[in-house]
Amino acid sequence: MALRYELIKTCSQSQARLGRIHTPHGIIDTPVFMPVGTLATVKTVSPEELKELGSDIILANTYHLFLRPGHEIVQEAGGLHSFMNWDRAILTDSGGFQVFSLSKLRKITEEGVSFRSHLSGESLFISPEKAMEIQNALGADIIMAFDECPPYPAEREYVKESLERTTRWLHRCKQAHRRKEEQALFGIVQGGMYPDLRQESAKQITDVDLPGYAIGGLSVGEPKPLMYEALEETVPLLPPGKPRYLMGVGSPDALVEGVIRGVDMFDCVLPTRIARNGTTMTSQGRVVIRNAAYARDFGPLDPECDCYTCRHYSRAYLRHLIKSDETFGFRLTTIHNLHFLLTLMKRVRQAIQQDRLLDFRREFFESYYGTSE
Ligand code: PRF
Ligand code: ZN
Repeated sequence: MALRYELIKTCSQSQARLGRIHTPHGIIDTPVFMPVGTLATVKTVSPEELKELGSDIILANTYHLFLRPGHEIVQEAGGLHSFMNWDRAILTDSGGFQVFSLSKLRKITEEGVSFRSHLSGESLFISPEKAMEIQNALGADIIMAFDECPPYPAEREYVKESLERTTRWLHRCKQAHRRKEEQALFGIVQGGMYPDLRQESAKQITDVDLPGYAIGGLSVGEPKPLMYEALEETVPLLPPGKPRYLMGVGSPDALVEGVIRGVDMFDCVLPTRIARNGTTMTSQGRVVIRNAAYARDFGPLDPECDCYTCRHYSRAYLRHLIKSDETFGFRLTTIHNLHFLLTLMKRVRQAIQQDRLLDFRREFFESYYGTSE
């Protein structure tokens, strides 16, 4: 088996779980946040820096690496781990979601999705079989089924057809997967915001025996309370002995709320993307470092933070670098934001261990959002 989930403890105050995922490239402590390295790089930081930040696993994207440089080249390099010099775990997303958010003129049929590359305009096609071929070549420890994520809002009839197609695609993915001993395939639950369709999808997807399951189709523009409801309807239907992954979610509040509802894994471009336009997450909430208010602020970005950035540089210096579009500024804010979310998850794990996650939520929300809700 490519992967083993070890459930260490369930929180007495909530559905949260403390666990460990054993992969061919090391152990992942869960709940975990996975930094996004779409193009086989977490933008601006080196693998050594990511390790220093304590990251056990990163995410890369099938869609992007298929377009450039192409999965054959990554395979010739010896796979993603050796191509990018990262010896810890990697998860690749299947491309389904990225085709819908990035490419033009996409057309979905039972066979797969045809689309035009957002880079070259060339006509391309990804099927469940192709998504497996690409991900088998990339060689990540965890690979994702090829699914369809319907937009929000979407008609019930459409969501129903789409989730049923996603189930048929999952069967084809499992069939086409060639490296089951080295790579763990996760299925993805869809069903939009319709409770009965979510449940139907959860049942169909978990009927397929797999090493883990993901919840897709959330954080696509719906109000947060709706996402939390969908989680409450979906997570209890997933098997307790396997990891559960909420795709594309990474705001501090949603991470804590997701963990409380039983989610083990998260990924999001949020910390790295906002860092590059100068927005940072601190113990006192968001700090937009470009603001004039920080021009003469010679204190650290976050006085409670012990990351490389906060140990050595001031808000005034960070503001100057970011306003000047200096690469070093992007690196420093990225390092801080990743440290913030990875440390948040470490504190969440400690709180589960100590049976005080709901108290932790209250304390954290009071300091981050200035409110207890
Ligand atoms: N499916 C896949 N990747 C995803 C999503 C999904 O639904 C989402 C939705 N938030 C993010 N990334 N394959
Ligand atoms: Zn910091």
